[in-house]
Amino acid sequence: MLYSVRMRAAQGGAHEQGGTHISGAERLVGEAEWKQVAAEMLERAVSHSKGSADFINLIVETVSRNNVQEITCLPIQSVAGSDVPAGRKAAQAELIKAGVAPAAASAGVAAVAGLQGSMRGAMVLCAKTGKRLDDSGERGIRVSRMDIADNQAYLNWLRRQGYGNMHIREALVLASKVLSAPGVVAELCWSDDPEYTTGYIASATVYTRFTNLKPYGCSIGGRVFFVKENTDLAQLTDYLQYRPVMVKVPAEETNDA
Ligand code: WAQ
Ligand code: MG
Ligand code: MG
Ligand code: MG
Repeated sequence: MLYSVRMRAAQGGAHEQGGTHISGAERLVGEAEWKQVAAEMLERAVSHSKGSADFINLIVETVSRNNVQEITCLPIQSVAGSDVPAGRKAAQAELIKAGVAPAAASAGVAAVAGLQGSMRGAMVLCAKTGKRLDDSGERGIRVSRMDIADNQAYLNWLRRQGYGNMHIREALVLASKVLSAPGVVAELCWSDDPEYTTGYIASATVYTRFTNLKPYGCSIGGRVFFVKENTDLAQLTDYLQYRPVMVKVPAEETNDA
């Protein structure tokens, strides 16, 4: 058995009662790990840079190993930007490269930048028109039931490239699952954590980080999944929320080739 452990935390009451989203997390781990993972999530909910939660929802569910899909993690590249307008312009160019129409790319950036409060999930936008397609409102679609297959190999792989922080570790797993979903063309993300200004664009082939997608101290952040026209949304959200996915690090390139 695997254990899907999911947490969402808010301040000022539950999310569904208008509380502000503080933090969320999702893991898919083995029998030996789930209690520890759950305890770490509770700690995170009460020690977050957005404030301390007064509402925490923690769910633990078993998931059969039979239905698990294995996918490979996207490779990473980083682009240093001079300021936020330059970062957002470069991010839009990356979206266009991934197959998103220019108007849809700018609509996606505007959709995240214009959020009034934190969503706990993502918006789904048409990659051609930029029109929002999901009906999840201020909640958004939350991706879950994914994790890294071999955590130590992952940490080593990241460290060799100079990456180590928790944001990258989690975001790359999420993005790899999202881009493996039927109909998804690209993802746009920057954090709602006020101190974390780096965001990314994920395409089918690469995860590109941009150092400045928002000003330091700003707690407006979110995610957009760009999908092909005529994508079956019910099938997509079912995959993103329920299909258990394990992410493997890419095969090593050897030096003695
Ligand atoms: N499913 C869908 N949307 C989510 C999920 C999820 N599981 N988790 C977070 N979001 C949405 C939600 O709207 C959050 O408010 C927003 O994303 C930001 O979440 O390479 O840390 O966890 O250096 O604050 C990206 C760059 C960091 C990492 C992203 O996002 C890097 C980050 P956060
Ligand atoms: Mg978070
Ligand atoms: Mg997160
Ligand atoms: Mg956050």
